[in-house]
Amino acid sequence: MNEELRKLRDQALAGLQAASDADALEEWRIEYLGRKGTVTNLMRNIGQVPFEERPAYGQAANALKGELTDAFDARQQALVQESLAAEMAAEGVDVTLPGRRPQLGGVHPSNQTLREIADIFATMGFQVYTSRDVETDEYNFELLNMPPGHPARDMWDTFYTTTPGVIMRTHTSPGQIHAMKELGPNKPIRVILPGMCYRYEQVSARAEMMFHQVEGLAIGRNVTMADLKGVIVEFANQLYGAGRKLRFRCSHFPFTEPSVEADVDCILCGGTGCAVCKYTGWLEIMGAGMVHPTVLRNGGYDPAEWSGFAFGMGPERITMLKSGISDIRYFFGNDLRFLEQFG
Ligand code: FA5
Repeated sequence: MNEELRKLRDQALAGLQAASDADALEEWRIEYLGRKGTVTNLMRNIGQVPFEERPAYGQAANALKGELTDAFDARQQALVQESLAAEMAAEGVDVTLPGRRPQLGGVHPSNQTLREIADIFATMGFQVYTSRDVETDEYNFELLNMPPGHPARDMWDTFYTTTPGVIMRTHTSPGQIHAMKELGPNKPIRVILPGMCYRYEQVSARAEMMFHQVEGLAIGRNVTMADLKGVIVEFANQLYGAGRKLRFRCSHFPFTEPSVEADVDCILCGGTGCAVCKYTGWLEIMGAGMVHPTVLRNGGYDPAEWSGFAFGMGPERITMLKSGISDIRYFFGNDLRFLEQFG
């Protein structure tokens, strides 16, 4: 390389190092490598070089062009990296920090139990039927054999709305009438009715103002109390484990006759007595009974031909028993420390 080219090379490389941003870099490129740039012109001027020096000159000029082009690319890369680093430093981004795991929601413990209950009853041919949360007095009470003024209405402390006759349902039992009217008459029915209920209750560790119930209703031509018992035993065995003992206690609901309360032997102590079963050896799991003839008639069924059983249980209370939860208020307290334990 002759002296002139060497000088040009040193001058170009120094200029490249000094170019500190994209504009300066582009100026440098035009000055040296552009169409009319100094290095491009070297080849054009080859005619002025003595004939015998031309091959060496041509080679040297080409090599210089290649070297400067590579140097330009490298400088451009370095500037991009520098500006990225500066940007990250200014914004305080540390790309080496570990990523943050996205928070995924889980199924609420009440819904987990509702799904489990629905799965169990599905094995016995029960389909899910849902009905409304906002009900009429007629469906919540009257058609269930509790006319206005009936003392049994006091069993359910009610939230009334400002619209006369419209209330928040106090239990899922009005769904029985909806199901009969929609699926009947003169057809057998086997449904469960899960849903939220509302009661003007004194809230305590065992009682909420808002809680779920799962109602069950089976209607057929020869349905008896033995069928009710069989279904409840099968349910208890699937839910709490095989070999459960079941007992019926006399009870009263205006919409069933006879009415019972069903207990299973305590899942914790096996019936010997503990704090959970209050030393009785038994746990109440649901209210139940044979559908009252008046209710069958109100649903469009002739009680001389059709009979049925119904039951109603509380999934929160079931979950409390299964998971050892001491206070029902945790369910709707929205405390993640509680909810996260149910994955
Ligand atoms: C009823 O509501 C009847 N409708 C059940 C029924 C249906 C009987 C069909 C016969 C035939 P009861 O008020 O006992 O019954 O409530 C049923 C279940 O709901 C209770 O066993 C309990 O598990 C749950 N439950 C009742 N009140 C509350 C409350 N305040 N908080 C949480 N769970 C409750």
